[in-house]
Amino acid sequence: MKVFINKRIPQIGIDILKENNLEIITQETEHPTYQEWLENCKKADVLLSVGGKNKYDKAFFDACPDIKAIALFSVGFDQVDIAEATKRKIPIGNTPDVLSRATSDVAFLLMQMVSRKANYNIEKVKSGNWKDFDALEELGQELYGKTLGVFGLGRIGFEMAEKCKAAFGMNIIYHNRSHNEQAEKELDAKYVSFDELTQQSDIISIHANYTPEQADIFNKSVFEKMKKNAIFINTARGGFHNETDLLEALKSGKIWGAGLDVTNPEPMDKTNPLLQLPNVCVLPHIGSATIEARNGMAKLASENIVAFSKDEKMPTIVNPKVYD
Ligand code: 8YV
Repeated sequence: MKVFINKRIPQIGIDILKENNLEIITQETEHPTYQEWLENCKKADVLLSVGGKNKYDKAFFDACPDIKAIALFSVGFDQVDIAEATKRKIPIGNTPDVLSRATSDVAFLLMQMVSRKANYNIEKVKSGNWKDFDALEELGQELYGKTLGVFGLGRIGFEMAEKCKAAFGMNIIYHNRSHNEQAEKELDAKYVSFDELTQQSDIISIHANYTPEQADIFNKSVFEKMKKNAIFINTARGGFHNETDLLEALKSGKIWGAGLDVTNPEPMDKTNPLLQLPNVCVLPHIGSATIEARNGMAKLASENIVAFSKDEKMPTIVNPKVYD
């Protein structure tokens, strides 16, 4: 069975595939064209798909009819048309849990960076503008006892809420497709409507799975309802927020600050006006970028492929219906 891996991954993943006698195809060029990438997909039975840019939709599956399974090197699966894959009985694996800590750490980091205007202050030192003491210059705000609103309280959202409660004694409210009983019991988290979430939160942090129906759900009308001291954190997918509306909300003081690990598009252009604001911090999608998380992701993705090659159920699968 031939496995195409489109970008480098930690060695642990390669070792697992090799130990199981799977043939590996790698991408020869560092920045392949779409066509070069597609040619390799056509040669493979299974994809180990790294990076969120390749779309797996009807057109792709029509172009690569031999693809039998895809193991994503990510927890998110928004690049896959799951209904189409399921219809074709193509199992789609993902990598949950192993990156929950790392990703929630970045949300927690961004929240603190924004609350203390770290980006502005780092820039001030680097550009030689650290001069006289000024007791009123670009002051931050403290997070103690504030309300964290989690949009999408799954594994990553839970980790973020747990940290915020432990470190700052925050109150936790959340909006989700369903109730999270563990969070309600252990963190005293309160389920609220989307409107209540946006109106009551001092910090809003997005941890939901992205679907196209949720595009721009954080837009002008939502930012207008938010508190003036609110900090908006997005470590999930850039599509959740409307960037023009966010910029306007920040510039006009409708909300206090924003921390983004995800943007739309990615990478963000270096001339983006958001990068000029003192109350904004942007990171280049590093949520899962730790040795521990990336090793865990490589292991899970490879184990999904090994299971598939043995006609077994993938251990972490997005569309278990393929086995019905
Ligand atoms: C990955 C991610 O870095 O898991 C996800 O959904 O967004 C990140 O962990 C990225 O998708 C690379 O595959």
